Amino acid sequence: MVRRAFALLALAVSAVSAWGEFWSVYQVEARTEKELARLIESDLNVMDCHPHLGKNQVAVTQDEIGELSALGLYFEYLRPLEDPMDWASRYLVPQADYKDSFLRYDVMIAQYEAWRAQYPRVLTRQQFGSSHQGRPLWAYRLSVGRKPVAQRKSIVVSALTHAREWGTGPIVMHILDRTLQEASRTRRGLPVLDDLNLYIVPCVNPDGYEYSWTNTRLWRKNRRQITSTNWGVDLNRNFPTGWGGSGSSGNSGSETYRGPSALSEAESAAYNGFMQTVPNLRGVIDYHTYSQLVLFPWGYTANQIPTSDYNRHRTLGLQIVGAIQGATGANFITGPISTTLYLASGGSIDHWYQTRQALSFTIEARDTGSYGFLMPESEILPNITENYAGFQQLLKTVAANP
Ligand code: 0X9
Ligand code: ZN
Repeated sequence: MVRRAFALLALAVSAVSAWGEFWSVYQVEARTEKELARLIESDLNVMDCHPHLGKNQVAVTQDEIGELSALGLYFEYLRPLEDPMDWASRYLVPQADYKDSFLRYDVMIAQYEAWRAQYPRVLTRQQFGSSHQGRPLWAYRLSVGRKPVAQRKSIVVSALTHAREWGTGPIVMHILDRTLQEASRTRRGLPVLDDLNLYIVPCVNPDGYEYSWTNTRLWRKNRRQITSTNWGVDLNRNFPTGWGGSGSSGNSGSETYRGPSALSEAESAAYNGFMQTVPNLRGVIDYHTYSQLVLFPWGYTANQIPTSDYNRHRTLGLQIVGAIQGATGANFITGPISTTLYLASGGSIDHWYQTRQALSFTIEARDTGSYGFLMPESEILPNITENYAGFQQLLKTVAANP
């Protein structure tokens, strides 16, 4: 009876969402494990992401009040939920699954935030800058165990430098998702993780990525206006190593426009600043699509190949190719960028190799041109599965070397 009274009172003062739904916040108490299980199994939205013993804040629409009441837990009306949409983007685990749907930037970050809420002791995030249009640029760091961050070796994986290459976002999400699962499966997690920081950069180019959703699906560059008619710099031609050379353009209308100077762009400057602070950087994979290639330095020149790390790159490149093949049967090829694909100067991985001596790869994920940049959602699963297998080879190599 008491509960009903609370519920009716709540109806009168609840906030109204954009769809005309009333939302309110209730405090729901789980006093035993059994009660907690009932709350977890319900479809109600627990606001802090993990339902726990004791008092939980739960966001409820007027239609769900019956369900809340039927749980048989003690509950109390707290307040109207002023802006349900704002709340949803911050706290709600995205309804869409990255394994079968491509996600908008905010939804993608909401999923990372859900993981961070689930694993707060090991997963942290850092805003390393803002895009030209002001979107936050995020890096997530997974550090398992007690060793100080600065004393660990680091690996960085990044995606969506090129806006239209949608297949790359889910790859790095899956690398984090699977590694979190591995780390929590046993109490100590994967032993190799004890000595490593794993950094994930979900999206290097959020302005371009959003533009590829809202306007031009095949947009590649960032979204800075250069002339009255031309927008965008190719961020993968804007890094200092070899900047201005072959395989880049000085024409702002070009898809490979290098920008007015190295690191002229908010995104590349911020990303470079971040990468120079990563402790003991040993390995980098920057994911692109498409072509099924595992590429390593140099991109800016074909004259200094082999590099002094050619054999290390090639050996690991072959292991990545083998792991991908073993996972799904997909055929990838490995080799230096300039002699395997084309000359491309000002690319990021040349710069990580030159400035940090890290094992540095660009992986061009599937396919070989049937769908090209337009990967269908049905291919996300094989795409992320094979690339997780490839990533594990980098993890193993970095873990095994000083
Ligand atoms: O041209 C590129 O930037 C990459 N290919 S894509 O089709 N995804 O645009 C290849 C990049 C090779 N990496 C470097 N040049 N560092
Ligand atoms: Zn690309």
